[in-house]
Amino acid sequence: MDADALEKSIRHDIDTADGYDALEQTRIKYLGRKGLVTGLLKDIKDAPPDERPKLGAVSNKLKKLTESLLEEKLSVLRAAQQGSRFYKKPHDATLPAHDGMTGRRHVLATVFRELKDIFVGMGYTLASGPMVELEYYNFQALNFPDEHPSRDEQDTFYITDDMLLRTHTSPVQVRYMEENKPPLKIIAAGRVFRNESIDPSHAAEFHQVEGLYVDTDVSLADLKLDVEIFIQQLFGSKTQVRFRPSFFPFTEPSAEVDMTCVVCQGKGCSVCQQTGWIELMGSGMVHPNVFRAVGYDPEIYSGFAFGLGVDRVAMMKYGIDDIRLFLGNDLRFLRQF
Ligand code: FA5
Repeated sequence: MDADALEKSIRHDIDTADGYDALEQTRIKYLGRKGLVTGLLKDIKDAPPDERPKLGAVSNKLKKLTESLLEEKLSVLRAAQQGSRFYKKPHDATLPAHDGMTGRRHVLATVFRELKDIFVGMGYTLASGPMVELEYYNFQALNFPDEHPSRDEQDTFYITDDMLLRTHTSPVQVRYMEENKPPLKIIAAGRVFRNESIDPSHAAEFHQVEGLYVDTDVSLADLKLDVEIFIQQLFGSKTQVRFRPSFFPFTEPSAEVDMTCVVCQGKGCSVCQQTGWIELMGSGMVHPNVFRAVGYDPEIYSGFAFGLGVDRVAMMKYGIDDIRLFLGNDLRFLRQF
């Protein structure tokens, strides 16, 4: 067989070898003691001296080619066995484990756990409700007048005429009270959605924790105490908190709760819109109409409620200056927590 025919035959046999045994047979056929390529090499010594260099070069080239084709085919067979097209080397169990790509808890989940632990320590239990909500629970039962601006589609993502993505966690209050009798003390956490213009402290998709306490003698002083205890447990006893009179249809009186901005230490920055304060939560005493909607007698029961922005708490806790980072999926950001 001349060199060209031999090369063709080597390529064909290796190519069609469909397992380790077939490949080993092919190796023996060409490179074994009595193999065809080995034979060529042996023949060199019997050739006339002036032909030996050429014959030597051709035989060596065939030997190398056969070896490298066999090696390549072996990798392909191993890869098929391992079920991976990319598998190149045999598995080495002594290599160090790779690190850095393990999953971790999202910073918002970590902050939520911390909030939950504080509230549970203060006697609150957990409740929950749907993100896709009926207009009735999101607005009507919460005493929103029909013409209230936040019912406008500017703020609310409607799904159908009477179904929407909840704009706050307050509907959970109504759902919980419909199912349970006082006394009750609950928190409810979850994602909320608003058709907002986005900036460093406003997202269109963010998270709230709702608190609700209903009993026979709950007062504004109870609300203030719980809110202050909570904020100081979370941020330290020196944190300044202020209650600003506000309006919510479902509470009366109502107050916005602010704390000093930790990003700028109260000096003014883009996060606090240069005010030195950051708004953390809305709060107030449950409106009698909300009690009526769930069948509670407002002459007997009173209660307070609050709704705080989890993303804002996380920003203050870690000095993060842009709310958009939380859901931006940038691993360089997420891996820092
Ligand atoms: C409410 O959503 C009321 N449901 C809160 C409430 C509950 C009041 C119970 C009284 C009784 P407000 O729209 O202010 O209120 O939002 C509450 C908190 O959510 C804010 O204080 C803020 O921390 C956070 N928040 C509001 N809008 C955004 C936004 N676009 N991006 C990030 N956080 C926001």
